[in-house]
Amino acid sequence: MSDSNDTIFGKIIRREIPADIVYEDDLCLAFRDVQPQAPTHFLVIPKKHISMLAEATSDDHAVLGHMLLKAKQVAADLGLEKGYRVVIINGEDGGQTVYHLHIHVLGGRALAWPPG
Ligand code: DGP
Repeated sequence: MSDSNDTIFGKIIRREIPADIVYEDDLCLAFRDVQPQAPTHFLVIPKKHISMLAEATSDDHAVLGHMLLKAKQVAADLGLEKGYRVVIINGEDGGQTVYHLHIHVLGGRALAWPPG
């Protein structure tokens, strides 16, 4: 796995491909998932390339906390007052397909548990 940010999410950060961006600051970006699994489904990603949660280090302490707080802020901004689910998919068995860390936020309908 490359340390470079040559993933589809790196291209979104660099505005090389379009995305429906719902929040941005110096540390993170949030945009709607192109394959939504719920009426509202967005992703929060760090601007720094971290390939997956398992690769995060203590240097990433602040950005990880920041992303979680922004996930809740954007969820509120998008009207998910009845609740939502926050998911991080890590690695092959988790089902990760894009190797740039991302937090999924899903809401707008009642979600089942457990996942598949
Ligand atoms: P996963 O790595 O399994 O957490 O899934 C990556 C998610 O990213 C998946 O829900 C679909 C989404 N996705 C993949 N490519 C794009 C893209 O080009 N644009 C957007 N907005 N979302 C994407």
